[in-house]
Amino acid sequence: MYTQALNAQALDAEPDRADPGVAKVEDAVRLQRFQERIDAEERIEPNDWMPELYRRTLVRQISQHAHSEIIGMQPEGNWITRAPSLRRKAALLAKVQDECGHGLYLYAAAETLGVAREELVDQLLSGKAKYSSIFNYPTLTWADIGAIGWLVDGAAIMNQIPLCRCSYGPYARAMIRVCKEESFHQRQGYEIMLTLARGTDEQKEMAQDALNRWWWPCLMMFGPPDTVSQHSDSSMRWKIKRFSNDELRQKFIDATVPQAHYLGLTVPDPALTFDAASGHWRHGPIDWDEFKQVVAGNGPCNAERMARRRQTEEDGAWVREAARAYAEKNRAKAA
Ligand code: BYC
Repeated sequence: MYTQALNAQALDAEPDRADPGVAKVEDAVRLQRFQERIDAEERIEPNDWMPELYRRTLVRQISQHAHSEIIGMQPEGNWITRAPSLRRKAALLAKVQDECGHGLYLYAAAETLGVAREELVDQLLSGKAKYSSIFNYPTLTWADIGAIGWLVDGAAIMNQIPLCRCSYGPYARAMIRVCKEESFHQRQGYEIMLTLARGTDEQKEMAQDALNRWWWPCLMMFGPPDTVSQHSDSSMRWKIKRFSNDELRQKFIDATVPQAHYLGLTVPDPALTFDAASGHWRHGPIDWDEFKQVVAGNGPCNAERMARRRQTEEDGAWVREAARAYAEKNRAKAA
């Protein structure tokens, strides 16, 4: 839908590039103008000139974000039929549908950068494109649905609120609605945790067990430490990212530890201490080897998630074929 709105003529109107010297000077001038626009907090729109690396960075990040939303439907979808009440089932159904919607807005935002949705889906199915490490962990009990809403959506909000001010217009605008919905998701998750934490000993144990299993993977969601993050420097310069991975991780910890205390639960980090001088909670070492393994495809559920996604794609082939045939018939009629 967005790609049709692109001004193809403007994109094709490249200057005379026969002379490589002239082209280089022109690129440097454009690059400087581009950075000035970013520095002045102007939004970059699909028809504007942008450096190729900026475009590629956005396609990578937005499409991986979209894939995460779509794969992220699986761990929670697992509990729709077993939700403990109709109210819980209705809320969970709505939440999983919202994730699907987020994936679709994000694919549409990526398409404004001149890449086809089919190509992005192929990259996911072939294993070339990543999706968030967090969705490769299993949902073993109902408390995991509470923990995902509270922690995973909580981490998502922390990461995505600054993306509402991302320099690329279509991504920033998509994020506004996504964040509003994530905020509802986070509250429904916290409410599940609160109910369990105030329940029987067995329910409280379930809540604690879910926190134990999701805490560290949630800290990994923010990406590798700043010292090894490959894309942070350019993404911060271009105001795609407004905060570094470590800064967002710290904000998440500072916001979440008091919430765990309010629930009467223990954060599974023996080294966690409050540093009164800085006002921050200091955490123990994160197992980055585990993160690398999960991102490399060797997490507890990577194979299951991808097999399910591939099967769903295959099962839906007839719908896509029918839609294409219908569109073709209408085109022929109109002609
Ligand atoms: N998992 O240079 P870095 C959701 C990769 S959806 C896997 O720091 P960047 C939700 C990274 O891609 C959650 N891979 O990268 C849905 C890069 O590899 P490539 C998803 C990760 O992009 C349903 C490499 O590591 N949220 O919230 O500057 C239900 C080096 O990293 C991860 C988004 O996608 C990871 N956790 O920063 C509930 C938000 N972390 O691409 C909730 C948008 C890093 O070079 N994305 N990698 O092969 C971002 O903000 C950034 O892309 C990241 C990473 C902060 C994730």
